Amino acid sequence: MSKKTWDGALAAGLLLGQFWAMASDQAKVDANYDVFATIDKNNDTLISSTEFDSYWAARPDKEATAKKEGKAQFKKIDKNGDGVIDEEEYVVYLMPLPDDELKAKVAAAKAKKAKEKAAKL
Ligand SMILES: [Ca+2]
Ligand SMILES: [Ca+2]
Repeated sequence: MSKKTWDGALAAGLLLGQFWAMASDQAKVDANYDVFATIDKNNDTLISSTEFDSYWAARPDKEATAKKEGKAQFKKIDKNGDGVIDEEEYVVYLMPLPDDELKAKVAAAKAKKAKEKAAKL
């Protein structure tokens, strides 16, 4: 039984790696956007430092310095320094893209997400 579980986990891991290696830029932006939407609890399309803190605190790999690190990370992602992380700042931090491509791809990811949400209602 345990071997089967392990095989399953391995297969899932390989599949994820394969997905990432083969995924189009748009698929990656979609995936990153999903994470953004998860962190953005109040759905105002911005990640506040409070939202980021609770996301950071819930990370399974947190350590003693985690809180301080989280603050530093937030500052790094918040490129324009206005105290909130917007969708484009978040996606471009994980995946550097030229400005025009970034805007178009984030918009497409957003539209996809909105469609999925609408389908669930
Ligand atoms: Ca928010
Ligand atoms: Ca910002």
